[in-house]
Amino acid sequence: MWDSLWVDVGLATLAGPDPYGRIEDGAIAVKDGRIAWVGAREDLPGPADSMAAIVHELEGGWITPALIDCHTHIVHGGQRAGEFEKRLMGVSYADIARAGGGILSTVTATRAATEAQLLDSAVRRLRPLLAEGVTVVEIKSGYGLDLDAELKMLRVARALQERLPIEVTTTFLGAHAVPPEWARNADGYMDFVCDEVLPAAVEQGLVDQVDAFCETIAFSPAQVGRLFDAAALFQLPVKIHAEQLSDLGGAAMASEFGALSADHLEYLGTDGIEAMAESGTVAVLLPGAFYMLHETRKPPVARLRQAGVPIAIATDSNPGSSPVTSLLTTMNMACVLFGLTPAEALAGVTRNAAKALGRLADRGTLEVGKVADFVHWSIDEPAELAYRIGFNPCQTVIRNGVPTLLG
Ligand code: DI6
Ligand code: FE
Repeated sequence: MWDSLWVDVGLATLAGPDPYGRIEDGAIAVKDGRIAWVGAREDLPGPADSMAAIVHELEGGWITPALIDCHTHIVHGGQRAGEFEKRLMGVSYADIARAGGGILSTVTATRAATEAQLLDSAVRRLRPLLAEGVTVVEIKSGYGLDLDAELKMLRVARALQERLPIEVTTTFLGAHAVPPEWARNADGYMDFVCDEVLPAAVEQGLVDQVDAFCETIAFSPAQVGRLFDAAALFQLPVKIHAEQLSDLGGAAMASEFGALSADHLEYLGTDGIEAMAESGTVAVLLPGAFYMLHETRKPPVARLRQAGVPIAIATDSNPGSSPVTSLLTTMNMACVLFGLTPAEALAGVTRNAAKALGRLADRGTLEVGKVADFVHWSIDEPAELAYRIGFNPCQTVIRNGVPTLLG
């Protein structure tokens, strides 16, 4: 006997032969918080009523795996609308960063904020994501850039799980920028990050993976390599912000370390694509940042596809380059701006987002044995998810097999 069974609904399992893994007249069952059965209704082993304690007759719509936002900086102090105004007057993102604005202005605001303030503002930004069926979110540090403030950000990220029905996976991004105390001494700062900040954060159980910003305005591949060596000592998986504004070969370098993902990738070259294909590193595309910075160079989607590199998409929710808190809008941007198909966009926020977090064994598709996190949408076909802007067809979010109230 199953705990619950959902019928009279389409299933986009993301696990089938076609891009959506479609089952038109489907049934999905849950036992002890895991998916116990999934298939066509006509193949159910018995009459629905006799199979489960609770049977939900949905009268149409589609169920997909719950969404995963696999790249965010959603915990931070302050906001940067003033910088947005400057960029609209023609000042570039990199110039603002070099003048001490950009990431560093958010560092000042984040250091000044109390833990309660950081928590409250992140809750407000997370709510719209939850309302769109997100049940797992990756959250990075990287606006503290000193021992106390990095730990503070990571504690807040973890604490969000007590405030909202969401699972948080934390990423240590101590190497996001060189803080003012270490100006012109990026190597010294990187030593400090590797020797003191990362070990302390790991010691306190605050780190699930390690990331770095590899860019001319941040850290070189050699410097990031030192951080990845330190991460390896703790057996932590790594990710990288690479090839966002220029091609430094960051994605290829990270692939050598078996990186879970390389993110942004507008300037990714052939070597990087081949290295990622070889290591199974996911390409996480961030169309919100591309859109907000009015970039023109697109990530090499066709060549990533051809090489068989899995593509994920994420909000990159952050106060500078991507003040975005809608994953559905991000799916639309990925289609319109980067040429993904709606099916690729959906895979990008489910199956491939799970892979980008090393969680594919448990999440990202509707398959027996996986965590029963899924969403019922009021839509006629799955492509509708990427089609509209500013309309949320989420009907019910099922988390661990139970319909959730969105706090
Ligand atoms: N790339 C990004 O898009 C974010 N971080 C990064 O390395 C932006 C961070 C910011 O501008 O605050
Ligand atoms: Fe980012």
